[in-house]
Amino acid sequence: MFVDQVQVFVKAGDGGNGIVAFRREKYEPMGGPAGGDGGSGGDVIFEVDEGLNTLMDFRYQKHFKATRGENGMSKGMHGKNSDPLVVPVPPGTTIRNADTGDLIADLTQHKQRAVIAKGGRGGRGNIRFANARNRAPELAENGEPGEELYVKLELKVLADVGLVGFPSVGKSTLLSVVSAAKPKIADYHFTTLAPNLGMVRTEDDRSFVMADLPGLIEGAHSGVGLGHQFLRHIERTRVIVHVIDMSGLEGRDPYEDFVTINEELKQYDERLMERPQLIVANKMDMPDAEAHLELFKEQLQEDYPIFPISAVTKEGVRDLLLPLQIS
Ligand SMILES: Nc1nc2c(ncn2[C@@H]2O[C@H](COP(=O)(O)OP(=O)(O)OP(=O)(O)O)[C@@H](O)[C@H]2O)c(=O)[nH]1
Ligand SMILES: [Mg+2]
Repeated sequence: MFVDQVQVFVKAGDGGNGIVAFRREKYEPMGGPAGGDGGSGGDVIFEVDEGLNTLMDFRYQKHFKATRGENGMSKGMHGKNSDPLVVPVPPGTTIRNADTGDLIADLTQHKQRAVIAKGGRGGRGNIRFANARNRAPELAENGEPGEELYVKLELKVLADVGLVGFPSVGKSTLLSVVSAAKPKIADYHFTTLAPNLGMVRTEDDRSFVMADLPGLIEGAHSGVGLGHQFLRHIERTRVIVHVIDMSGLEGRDPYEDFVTINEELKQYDERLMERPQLIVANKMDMPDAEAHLELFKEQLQEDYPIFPISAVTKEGVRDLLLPLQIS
């Protein structure tokens, strides 16, 4: 399953403690202060790794803790600063403070980094507290605690092509025949609960990413059904592929389906109407599909290209992929 939102806990390393120590030298019984400072704790840093394209790994690991700085040492030696903990995230990940909702970082470019939790400063050793009046201070500071917080990671699917349509029109089936993705397919509504991504390889060996989104229904833009939380994925797709069930087996009218879904997209974001849109007339293997398609073509006023296919028999699928190729 493709995970696109996850909450994790991050804790930067605490600073090491400063220490109280005195010089002990053979012929110098009254040695001065010699306690060094603690090292700073490690930051927790998120860094883009373009090889990743999901937040899947965060389902298994939800706690990220950097190590603490070393304590100061005798002879005035500074404790070692701790290395940061670098956590790889896919490009397109936004990170928010889970409590306040404030945006901490929007990571898009390969190797781009952001400090999510700052490591604690090391405490000062007693060497630092010596002055004219107190030559042998018994005082040292503890390290400061590293920052800790819950953060919410969100990844918008960076897909080139987004499949939209009512539930059970065959979106997942289509993705499964054009890519290696293995989405769940079934004859009940809302089989797909979260977006599935597939890499589609074209005949001339290029590739593009297709996203199969959960089914939309009327009212989706205002939160009805599952669609709403996923509509935002469509914002970043280059082409919208609108899948319509031409079989009529569910008792709905294909043209009404088309109008309803486009209205939802428009209500969600007017600009989605400017996105190139292809119509896939699916389930053409069914008996009445041909007649429904003819009627649909008559009803359709807008100038959208229509691709009759059967995702099950794969008829017409090849013709659909040609215009979707990225030049
Ligand atoms: N006859 C026929 N059935 C199809 C075709 N494509 C899909 N189906 C069937 O339609 C049903 C729904 O298919 P899915 O691919 O799960 O539909 P979906 O659009 O992903 O549905 P949701 O995930 O619920 O939104 C399944 O029983 C499929 O076998 C087709 O071209 N012809
Ligand atoms: Mg599905």
